[in-house]
Amino acid sequence: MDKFESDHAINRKSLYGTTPEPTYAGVASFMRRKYVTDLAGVDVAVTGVPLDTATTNRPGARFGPRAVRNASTIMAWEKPYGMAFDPFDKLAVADVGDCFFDHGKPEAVPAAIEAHALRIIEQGPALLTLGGDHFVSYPLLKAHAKKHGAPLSLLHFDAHSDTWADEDDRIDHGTMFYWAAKYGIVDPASSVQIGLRTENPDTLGFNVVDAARVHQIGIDAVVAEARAHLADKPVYVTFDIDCLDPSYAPGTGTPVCGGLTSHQAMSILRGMQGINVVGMDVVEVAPAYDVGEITALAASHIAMEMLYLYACR
Ligand SMILES: [Mn+2]
Repeated sequence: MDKFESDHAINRKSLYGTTPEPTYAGVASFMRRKYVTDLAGVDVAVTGVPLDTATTNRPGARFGPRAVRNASTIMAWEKPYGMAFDPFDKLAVADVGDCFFDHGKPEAVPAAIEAHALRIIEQGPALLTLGGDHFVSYPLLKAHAKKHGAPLSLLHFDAHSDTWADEDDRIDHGTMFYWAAKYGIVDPASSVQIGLRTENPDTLGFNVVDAARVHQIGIDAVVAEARAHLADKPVYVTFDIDCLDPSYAPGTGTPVCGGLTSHQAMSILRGMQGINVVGMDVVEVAPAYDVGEITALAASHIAMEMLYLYACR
């Protein structure tokens, strides 16, 4: 291994393993994985989608991917606590950089994100995406449905349902799952939304474990309920960081009080081992509102839990 060499984001010799280096120095990739353009031998590609023009309130999630990469370097020196194995020993994980789109052609952005995702997953790797506002999950889901078949089941962590009824052909970061359900990209009946705490009387048939219920019934009961709904279906996992309480994740566009602790969220994900994960994203980190990088660090931990789930399939 490339022990004691530095700048693993560039110099790493193997895509596997966790190796010591000064992780505070050099180029910040996600978890100091190597930046690659050649996807041969890659099991999971990490990418960013720096978009925040579909947000309803505070923008800034375009800086999310960079912030999460930076924060993740703090964790990059050892196996995450309590995992049965280091996900990087089982998965070749590489950072493939960010999705490009032309901000001067906003109407072309969704197709650019979908094409970016499809180009990667069609070559074999699974995709772990760092947002970006939550709209990015819509073209990501379309790409994953093309590869894995529609409808997909959604394991969705959020303060918001993001299924608010929309009109005409408009779509934003609070309505994309309305369209995903309506167009048959996701199947509400085998999907679960966890942590919700904003009013939306029409669930569209999604199974909801709202934040109050998480606090009431506890982690194990939430896990059991979610597993029953997801069963063995292909699952896309999407985590809006505002699922966490603002005390754990202030750096986001639309924070809502009463949310999950980072411990609750990580434990629920940890409990989902064995589900058939096909794609993953962590979205809505807006570092301008963050304090001490705690939101970006939480997002990094959540992303690692997702990689562990993927490795446990
Ligand atoms: Mn949200």
